Amino acid sequence: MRILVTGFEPFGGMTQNPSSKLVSWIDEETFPEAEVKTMTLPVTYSQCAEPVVEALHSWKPDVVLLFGVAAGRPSISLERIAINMEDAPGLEDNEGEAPVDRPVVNEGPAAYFSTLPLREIKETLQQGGVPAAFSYSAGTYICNTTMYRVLHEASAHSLPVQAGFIHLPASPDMIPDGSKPTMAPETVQRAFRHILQTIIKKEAAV
Ligand code: PCA
Repeated sequence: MRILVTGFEPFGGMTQNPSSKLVSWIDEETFPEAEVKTMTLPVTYSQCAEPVVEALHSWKPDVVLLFGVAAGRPSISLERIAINMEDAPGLEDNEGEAPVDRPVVNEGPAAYFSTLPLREIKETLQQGGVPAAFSYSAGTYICNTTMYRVLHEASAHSLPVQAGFIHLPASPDMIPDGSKPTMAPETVQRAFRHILQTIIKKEAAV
């Protein structure tokens, strides 16, 4: 089973991003149950989804797990829906773009649902003691755009891939004053193992 895992570069004045830290950790680990490939994506509307869209056709992953950070959220956020909207007037991307009311894809459908087994993932995470919750908004910034673009490509080409987005809480070193909830990198790594196991188990049961 081929699993593509992505994280994002830092953005918006942050010096790091726990999702790219997760990707670096994955690169040092071995996962004998699956073929895992990673990417760190740029935080730009123009390029965020391009490497993944390309890989959907060349490497042909069975599963795409897109990770990013949502500072302020207390648990792992399992994003259920991506919407056809880019709207972040106060938050420039890493190329200085800050669109207002712009569609991700012109004439595209209003939204796509995640095709990951999110209910099973949530249960496994919670049973493993990792705070996890469904989220019904991936925002209107780069993470939502990436999720929408990947699901749109899979849908438009009827690709047999399960794909979706998972937001991580901030890491403790991003919030030195403790003003927002955080999650330790070790917990994020444990969460990743749970997510991988859930997907592999579900696939074996089909
Ligand atoms: N989080 C941002 C973009 C990159 C990231 O890690 C978002 O939620 O859109």
